Amino acid sequence: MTDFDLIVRRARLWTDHLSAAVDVGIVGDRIMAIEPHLTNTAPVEIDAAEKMVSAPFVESHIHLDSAMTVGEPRWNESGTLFEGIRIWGERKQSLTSEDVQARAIAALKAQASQGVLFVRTHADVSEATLTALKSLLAVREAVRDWVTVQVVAFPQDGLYGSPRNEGLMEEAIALGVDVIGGIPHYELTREDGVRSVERLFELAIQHDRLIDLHCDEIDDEQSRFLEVMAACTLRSGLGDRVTASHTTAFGSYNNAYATKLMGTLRRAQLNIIANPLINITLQGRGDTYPKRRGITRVKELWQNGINVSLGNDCIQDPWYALGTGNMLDPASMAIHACHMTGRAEMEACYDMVTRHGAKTLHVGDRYGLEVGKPANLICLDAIDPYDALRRRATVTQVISRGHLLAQTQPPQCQWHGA
Ligand code: 17E
Ligand code: FE2
Repeated sequence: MTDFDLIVRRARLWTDHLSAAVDVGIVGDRIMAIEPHLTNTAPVEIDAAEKMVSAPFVESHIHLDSAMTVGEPRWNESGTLFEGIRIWGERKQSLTSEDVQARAIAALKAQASQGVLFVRTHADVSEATLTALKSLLAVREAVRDWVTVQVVAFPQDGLYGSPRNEGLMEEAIALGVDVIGGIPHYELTREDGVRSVERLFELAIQHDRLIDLHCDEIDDEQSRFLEVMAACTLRSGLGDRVTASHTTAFGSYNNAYATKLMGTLRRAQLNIIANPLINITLQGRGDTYPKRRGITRVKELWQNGINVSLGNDCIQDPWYALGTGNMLDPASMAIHACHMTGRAEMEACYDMVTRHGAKTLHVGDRYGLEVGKPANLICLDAIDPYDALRRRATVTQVISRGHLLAQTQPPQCQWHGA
């Protein structure tokens, strides 16, 4: 008989459907059995009580270098992307390694305690000392026993915004980033934007890295770098190694162009990441009424078979003062702001913060609730994804690499009556 180190009993596993209640047996860092009833005992046993057990949440887009700096040196009063970039431009002058690492690790703990075990973070590489980047690379190693972190080299001020930025990007790649980032809509000219996308693809091919660009995060319906990314994806054959983040201008394009673009995206099969919490507040600031929602076409992308995931983008930073890192929040905002209220649509939003994110991050075989896979799983105080989303259910247990990493008690009301 196998000796299990940990058993989760009476778990209803959410994959693309809800299983009957099963026992999950873990040995070391692996799932070694999934059976209706394991007769063995284990030193650690968790009773899921026929509630939902899921593969962990995936944070596919966050900026850990700026996390928890809200108000430093001042608050973003206009609420725009551009004021956020200016405030961060001031704050980043005083970054130290200790400062970045302490905030990043606090944010990762907040996320992991809420069930997030895979994180893709952007690191600003348009600051001359590369402090943000070096610190987040150190964090990636420091936390690797309990959370998988990918670091994107993100040239916040534009690859061509200053003559030294391209060199900083190359230095960042040499330091070992996982992903190459960019920001074509923020380059000085449209031509610079196109040129930046082409250059970033060249670098990704040369150095064998994934690509994830901030793309068209603006209400300008003329901002059309997603088509450039899709064309580069097709021509390079990089396919799902490429991701376009934000793409909020897609919500402003006319339908004739949007239809053409959707066809190109279907051919290219790149991933899209939406950040509904932040973009519902950041965008539409120049509008009177009606005000745009400023979010990419999540619903239509999903209906067209494009891999869409959702991110928090921010936890308390110059762009978004709120946020706790809980993945049910961006999923809930997508349900509201993208009209994803059908039953299957809500489940799709849950998938966008779990397995779709894992696909974008190329987690591959390491992700999922199957025998032989790493034992990363979360127990929720909910019967299914719909219930979890509706009630922002507590993640009661987080199991990372076979270890019980965090436990949280759901809130309990004592009703005293009239
Ligand atoms: N930088 C940027 O260009 N866009 C964002 N949404 C954030 C940082 C958070
Ligand atoms: Fe972002």
